[in-house]
Amino acid sequence: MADTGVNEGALVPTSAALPSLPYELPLRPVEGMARWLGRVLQPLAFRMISMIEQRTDTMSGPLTPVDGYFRRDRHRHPEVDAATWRLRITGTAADGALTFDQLRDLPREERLCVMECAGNGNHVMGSAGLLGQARWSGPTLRTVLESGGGPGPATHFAFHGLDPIPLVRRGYHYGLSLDELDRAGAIVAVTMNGQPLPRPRGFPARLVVPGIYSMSHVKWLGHIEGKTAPHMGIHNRWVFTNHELQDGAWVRVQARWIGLKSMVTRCQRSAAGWTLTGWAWGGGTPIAAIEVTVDGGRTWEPAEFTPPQAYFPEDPLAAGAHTHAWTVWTWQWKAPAPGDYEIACRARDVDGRVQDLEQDPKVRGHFNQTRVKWRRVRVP
Ligand SMILES: Nc1nc2c(c(=O)[nH]1)N[C@H]1C(S)=C(S)[C@@H](COP(=O)(O)O)O[C@H]1N2
Ligand SMILES: [Mo]
Repeated sequence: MADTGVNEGALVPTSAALPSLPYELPLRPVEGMARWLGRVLQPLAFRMISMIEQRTDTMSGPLTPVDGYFRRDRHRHPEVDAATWRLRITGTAADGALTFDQLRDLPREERLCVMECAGNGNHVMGSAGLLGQARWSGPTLRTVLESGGGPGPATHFAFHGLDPIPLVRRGYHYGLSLDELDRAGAIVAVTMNGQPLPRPRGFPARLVVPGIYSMSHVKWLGHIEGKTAPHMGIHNRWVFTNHELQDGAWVRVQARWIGLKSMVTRCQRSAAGWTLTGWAWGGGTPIAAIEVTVDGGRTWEPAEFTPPQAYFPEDPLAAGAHTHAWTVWTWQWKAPAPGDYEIACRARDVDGRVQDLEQDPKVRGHFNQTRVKWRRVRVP
């Protein structure tokens, strides 16, 4: 699965006429830690809380390489021996356990999907590198459940990771309803971009829930627990929640489906000036248009884009495998004069919805901040 080079055609890495121009311009966030700490200190601060953003040089095209993929966890990566590992399943029609070989022998499906931390790109971070897109494969959760006689009485599931959390002594866990898992087309992934899962990505198996924020994509999966009521562990109940104004009262709401979003990821030199590249995703419906502004929002111009199903001509994706994949876009910035610019992009979907310019005043919290992400760029 090679990079399809969707963006490469427009790029001219060297130009005899403009020998002193850099090949790529940094896009500086306008708020949050990324702005206040700067490009050297911010990654160090983020690393202290086990948060590693995707590198800029991996931020083009439809596929994030395994090396460079963002990371967000609680520091400790369990070392799992696949020979003795078992995937325990309880609370379903019949309790049971699968070995790694049994799991790998089940029929697999593939998903190309955005994996995005619910807090990605919020006002505290400023930057927006906690997302990636890979081709994952594994049996669907349904297939796994059916291999043991079906969900039985379970209407909700908790997914338990094997990572020990100091003090709490329990692995990471997150829960979703069976209805949400079915609608997302959740899989128990055993490969990432055609390889066995690397240890930081959850070897030997992780849950992948296309369209739902990645706090639910439990790594080092050890136990699927069927329940007859929503799982209300700490991450569901407290950690990944916003407050929303509903009927005059602020209520706590769990992060779930990824909202309609886009971002400018790179600004690279081209023959005629600069090529802006980025992604648009979320909302669960295909992207209809992406608009770019380089004058602080006074004017917006349409970008060119490639829909996900066109990404891999030699190794096409099955229908339904890319419902929650990002769309790659480019826009040619023709010879702007030297100076400072405020740039951004905005996504529209086929149902006519448009990405918000401002934070919704009825939502408070760090998660699912969909509003347009401004960047400053200094053109030499
Ligand atoms: N077992 C386990 N799974 C986990 C986590 C964790 O700490 N432990 N973190 C979650 C969160 S908050 C995110 S954003 C994603 C990040 O996935 P990645 O580290 O593979 O990029 O994993 C999720 N799955
Ligand atoms: Mo996250």
